[in-house]
Amino acid sequence: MRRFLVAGNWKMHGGLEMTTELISGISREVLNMATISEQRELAYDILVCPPAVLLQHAGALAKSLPISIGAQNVSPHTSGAFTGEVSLPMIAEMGCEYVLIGHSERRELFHETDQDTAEKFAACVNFDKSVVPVLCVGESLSERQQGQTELVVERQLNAVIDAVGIQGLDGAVIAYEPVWAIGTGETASPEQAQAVHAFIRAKLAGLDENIGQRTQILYGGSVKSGNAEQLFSQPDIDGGLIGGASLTVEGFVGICRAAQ
Ligand code: G2H
Repeated sequence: MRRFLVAGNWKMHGGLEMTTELISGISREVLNMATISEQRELAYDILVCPPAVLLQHAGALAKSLPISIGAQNVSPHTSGAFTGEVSLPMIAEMGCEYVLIGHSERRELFHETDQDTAEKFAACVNFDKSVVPVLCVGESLSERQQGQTELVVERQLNAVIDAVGIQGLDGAVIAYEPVWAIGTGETASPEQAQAVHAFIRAKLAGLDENIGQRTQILYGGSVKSGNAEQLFSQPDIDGGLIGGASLTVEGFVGICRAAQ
């Protein structure tokens, strides 16, 4: 059985105070919910991805809490003259267990190509400590309207599979985020999302049945407490990557409730 993962992508929001409030508040509320439902530990995993400068603070806070920390981006290089970049050893030292790779905002606004994404993913696979890559894939509105959703998602997956082989995806997380649903208030219907998730799983399973079955595939794009339950009830949706709604304790915990 795959565990659910509820992941918050804070994007470029927050400061020290908000980090403290969110991490301690989320932890308090989810543990309360777990006690109420008589679980001794959470039945799902929680991840928050603050901006890079807040990782040290977040990592220290979350150390004894049921919350993992992730970075929103990482350099494919270990060290060197790469002004403004942060490396895998750096984020690992700050307590990161995950890193988002190829978020659509990186692809669109910072012109990251499939190749760039594959290099970052490969760097995670080759890193000697564990930092789980969360590979983000998804089509734009015009690509969907032209019936190219599967083509685009498969191209994005293939770039990574070509770089690391299917074994390189073992233990990684995939997040399907249709670009037209990101921060727009538009959500893919549960059926639309499920269809792409099933496609992704079938693609992986076609290369390795076990990897296909055990890979967590998250849905992202305007997830909130009001739609999370329906999305999470789909057979191939294993949680969410949440932007806007992850910026308040109430919003994020409301989504965690759907994952219990
Ligand atoms: C998609 C998502 C989080 P939001 O980017 O990665 O953001 O939930 O605001 O659409």
